[in-house]
Amino acid sequence: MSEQAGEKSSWTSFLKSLAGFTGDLSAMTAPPFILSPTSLTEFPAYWCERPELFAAIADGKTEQARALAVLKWFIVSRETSLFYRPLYLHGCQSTLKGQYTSRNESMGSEKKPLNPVLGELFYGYWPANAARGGKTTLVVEQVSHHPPITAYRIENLEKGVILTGHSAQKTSFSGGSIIVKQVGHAVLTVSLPSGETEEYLITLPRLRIDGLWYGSPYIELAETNYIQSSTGWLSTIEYKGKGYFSGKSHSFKATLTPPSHIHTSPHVIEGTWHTTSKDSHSSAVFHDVTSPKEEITVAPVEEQGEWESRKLWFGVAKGIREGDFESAATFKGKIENEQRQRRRDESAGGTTWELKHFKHVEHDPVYERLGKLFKANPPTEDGYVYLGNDDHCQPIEHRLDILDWMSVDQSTFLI
Ligand code: 0T9
Repeated sequence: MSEQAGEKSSWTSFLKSLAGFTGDLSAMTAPPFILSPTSLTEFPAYWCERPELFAAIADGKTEQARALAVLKWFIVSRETSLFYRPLYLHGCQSTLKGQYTSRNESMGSEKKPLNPVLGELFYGYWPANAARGGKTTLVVEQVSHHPPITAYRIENLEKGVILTGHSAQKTSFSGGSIIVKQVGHAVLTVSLPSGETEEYLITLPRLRIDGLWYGSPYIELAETNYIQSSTGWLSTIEYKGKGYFSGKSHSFKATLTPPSHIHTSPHVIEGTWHTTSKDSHSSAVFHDVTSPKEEITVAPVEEQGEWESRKLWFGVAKGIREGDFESAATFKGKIENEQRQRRRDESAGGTTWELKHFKHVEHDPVYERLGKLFKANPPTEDGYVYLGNDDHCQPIEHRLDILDWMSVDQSTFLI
């Protein structure tokens, strides 16, 4: 069988198995050519590939200006997270480029990320510079394997902007598409010169993976998500594919409404999230993602610890990149066996895996408080509190937010 014919038949049988599928898609075996060498623990980096937009949130002089800055950064991060192809090439540009583009043409561009193991870590940063002020750091930990849950923390401490969140997916198959309900939320905090902290609760939109039958999967965003500020400003972001607002794919319409005591008309921002949009207040360009993004800086694999994503998956990723799927499968099997053994040892010893950088809480108080303002559904969600114990970041005694959290009666958060 020719390579192409082989790909076609394995894709067809993969689609057939998808059609009857329920449960955890990430654990499903997919044909080799649709595999990405990048673990899902790397994905939170997409929140910040334009670090100056993240930093700029702190520069907003009014509540309104900051709410707009958060919305702009959010829209731009959608574009980065959903058009994440360049990462597939990291570390191995030349040989891969050919493989990647040929596959891209025949099989489409969306690929299946590596399913992280429990305790997997990903660290990185974007260096400080004049435009964005301080260094922006990222800490990611895989806090659950079944179901997969990834917790993350992004900080620009000099600017006082911090994002904490967790991400999981519930996937199902319907009408020929994979429907991905994102579970989890993020909280962004900005420390103001006045000493006050402004909070933003960010919920996540649904995704649909279309184009499966044509062998060229791509993502479309669906329905609505919210960004609720503690100041009362609320962004409602609606997504439509082809044909609704503008007749184009990847269209969105965001409405930023003021709190009830402010009498100004809402901002309506319309456009396509992978290109540009305009704000009804000024009819000027609101966001533009045609400028280059900045990939996160990560320590070389040789310097990484055993649990760090690119070190842990090195053999698997190399196999996938080089088209040596047999060796990829061998390395993957090793990782999986090691994990299974670990879980067996834990249950035999009556212990459980301890998280390194996060603490699980049954109820996130920020979600409950800000979620009420826009009637979030569900009314409460669990969360992961960042422990502030990473070398890349500040020593714990300098971390006011952690001290704040520790002085609260923690028993109210616990199971
Ligand atoms: C959070 C993002 C998320 C993760 C990915 C659905 C998906 C796993 C989750 C939601 C990020 O902030 C944004 C972007 C892309 C999402 C992934 C796209 C994707 O295909 C995978 C799923 C699990 C698959 O691998 C489906 C099988 C595959 C054959 C389709 C190409």
